[in-house]
Amino acid sequence: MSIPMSSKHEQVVETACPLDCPDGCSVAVTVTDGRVTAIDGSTENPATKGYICAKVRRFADRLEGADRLLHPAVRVGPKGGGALSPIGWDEAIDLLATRLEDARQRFGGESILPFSYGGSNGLLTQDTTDARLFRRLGASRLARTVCAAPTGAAAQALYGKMPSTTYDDYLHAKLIVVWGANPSTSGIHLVPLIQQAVKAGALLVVVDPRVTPLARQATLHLPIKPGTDLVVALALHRHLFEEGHADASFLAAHTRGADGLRERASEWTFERAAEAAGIQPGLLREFAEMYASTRPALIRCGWGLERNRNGGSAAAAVLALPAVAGKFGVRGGGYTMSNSSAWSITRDWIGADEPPTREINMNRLGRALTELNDPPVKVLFVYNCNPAVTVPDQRRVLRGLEREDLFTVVFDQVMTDTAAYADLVLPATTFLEHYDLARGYGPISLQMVRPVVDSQGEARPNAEVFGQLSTAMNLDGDEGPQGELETLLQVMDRLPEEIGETLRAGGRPEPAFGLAPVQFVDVFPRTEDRKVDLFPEALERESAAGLYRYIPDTADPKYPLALISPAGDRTISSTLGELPRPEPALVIHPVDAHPRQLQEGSLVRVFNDLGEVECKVSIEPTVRPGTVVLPKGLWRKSTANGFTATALAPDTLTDIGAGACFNDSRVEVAGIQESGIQDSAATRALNPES
Ligand SMILES: Nc1nc2c(c(=O)[nH]1)N[C@H]1C(S)=C(S)[C@@H](COP(=O)(O)OP(=O)(O)OC[C@H]3O[C@@H](n4cnc5c(=O)[nH]c(N)nc54)[C@H](O)[C@@H]3O)O[C@H]1N2
Ligand SMILES: Nc1nc2c(c(=O)[nH]1)N[C@H]1C(S)=C(S)[C@@H](COP(=O)(O)OP(=O)(O)OC[C@H]3O[C@@H](n4cnc5c(=O)[nH]c(N)nc54)[C@H](O)[C@@H]3O)O[C@H]1N2
Ligand SMILES: [Mo]
Repeated sequence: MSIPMSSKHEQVVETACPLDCPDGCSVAVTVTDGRVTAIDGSTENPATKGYICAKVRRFADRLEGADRLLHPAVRVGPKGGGALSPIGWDEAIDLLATRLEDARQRFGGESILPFSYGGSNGLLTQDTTDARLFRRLGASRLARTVCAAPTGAAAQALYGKMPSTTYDDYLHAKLIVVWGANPSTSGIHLVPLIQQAVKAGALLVVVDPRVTPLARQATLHLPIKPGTDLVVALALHRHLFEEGHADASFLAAHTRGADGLRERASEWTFERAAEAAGIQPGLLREFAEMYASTRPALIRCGWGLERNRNGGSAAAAVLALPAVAGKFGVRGGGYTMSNSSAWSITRDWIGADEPPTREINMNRLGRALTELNDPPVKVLFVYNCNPAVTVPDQRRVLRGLEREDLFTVVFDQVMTDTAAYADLVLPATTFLEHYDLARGYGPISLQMVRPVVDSQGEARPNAEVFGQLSTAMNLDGDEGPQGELETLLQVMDRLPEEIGETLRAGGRPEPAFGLAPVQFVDVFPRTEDRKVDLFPEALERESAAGLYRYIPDTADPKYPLALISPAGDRTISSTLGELPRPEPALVIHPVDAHPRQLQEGSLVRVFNDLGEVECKVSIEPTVRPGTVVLPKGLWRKSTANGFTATALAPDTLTDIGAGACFNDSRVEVAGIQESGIQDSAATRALNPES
């Protein structure tokens, strides 16, 4: 829809934001004489309610920014230096086809590692022509586990990823539990609804090591130690089962495995769980009693609780609560987890079988690049992702990217920290320049993303570039050459019929159960017997410790502080990190700052055996003592020594789902002499090995 407004050729175009955020906003973009002059929220998607975040409002700064990649280019200086010399697209595709073919011939297809995550979370920009190409090449397969793997595994095993309660239904809740989520930053459209519910009398409980904005407004805040959610949830289960609050008839009719859960919960008295979680037992009892006695009660389960060694069991125990307590079957009850599976999309448009090649866990990229031999990774193809700053064990990752015998391709919109290591960079379009299909994963929505301006420079959409590469390598198969539009049509053709038709007609699709399903009224578990599995055998087998079995902190006395790195306000993961921002600071509680003699605003070293970050410090009681905070997604230029929180994150994996353990980072913090810093920061930035 476009509304001509004046002789200046100004029009407002409706599109959608596909960035990796639960809200899935509809946006109205003002285009004046072919340039984006404003980006605002629209009301096309009812969840957006006419407003959007500050990050996407200023997306035009990225679109036309100085860091934008405009032409394909090859590296001319040392790896990591980022010096490039432009080449044409034909030459770039030829070079890439040659390198891929060469690696395949000499080392086998598995020497090629495609590396992507949710850069644009849309259906068109990932797992279309890219997946087809890499499958036909017999490349290594990537386990996309950097986020949502433990929560996803738990939601799948317990509920078959049943669609979950959407934002507007928070208005109906009498108790809201925000568990390991910080929507004030990570999904802002939920916040006013929670505030409205609270104003109308709802109780609010926040489980978070930090005093988040919602924690300030909460009836109860449980500032637990990171990684202890499992025992907190098990103490609630024990209370429900043993004090007569479990919903016996719901358990009998709709679940199996309750005995297994009950048995594993039985040892977690309030006292024991509170001790492990570092909180007062009274607080835990109050929470348990509140949850047992209030209905409708709704849990917003976030991703903060999954990023540690207990993450999978923790997510399973939290998601099991509404089943045991009988909180389903009423509007404003149940839980909210990712709704990305609400649409039952199978991606059979990829049109090539997945080969039985080796699978590489993306959380172990550093090891894959430095330790694998059979075959070694010879071509790394990065797109929709910025692993130099977003995956664990940054030093090892950078060491891998420095390998002279590795050919790295980075296909991105801007000159990222990963692109600085590329042998070949390819310029990608943004969501303002290409088509996509965007899915919200908080509210349920599926929206068409359409180009509102011409591509900057020679930037091209993913679907087109992977299609061209397939053609150059004679891998098109029966489909023939495919560009962006062919891919869009193919995806719409193979979506469930009503959805594709609605999208083609320019409408807004709705699943059969509507956009605001009530759990156990409109939607049921998508498990085989439509029951909740409270003790899934598969999870019990997968977890070395056993399902719902707590793995204590390693508690290394050398590194007494727990570093967590949640979503920040300025970026989405690392996307938009190229833009100017206030200098980030490590947040530390005064009781931890004083014995270390740290001065507000001064430079500190945050370190452990894996690495070190030099940055400013902010001393504030907004985090529990013993825990420190540095946001995720920082770029190397945002810290004094060119390393970010991922340099301190171990590449250990979660109990279930093989996810990342970012919040198992254990560190020490020390002040640094201002005079010494210049020198060490400069040397380290130039030479990350030192
Ligand atoms: N502005 C902005 N929005 C984003 C993103 C972004 O980077 N910036 N990222 C997007 C993406 S990719 C995702 S996955 C989501 C994530 O969104 P959220 O689910 O909100 O996840 P996080 O920000 O990782 O962490 C949420 C909260 O968990 C707390 N936390 C940390 N460790 C623990 C723990 O062990 N237990 C408990 N109970 N809490 C803990 C943190 O203090 C934080 O307040 O947000 C999306 N939205
Ligand atoms: N320390 C720490 N680090 C973390 C986390 C944490 O908790 N702590 N959490 C993490 C989480 S939740 C996530 S989801 C990961 C995300 O980590 P990544 O998957 O690396 O995501 P981004 O940093 O957003 O980088 C996405 C890149 O894709 C590019 N891109 C966007 N759209 C397109 C497109 O259409 N085509 C192409 N070719 N490129 C495109 C963007 O410009 C951007 O550079 O980070 C993780 N990193
Ligand atoms: Mo994420």
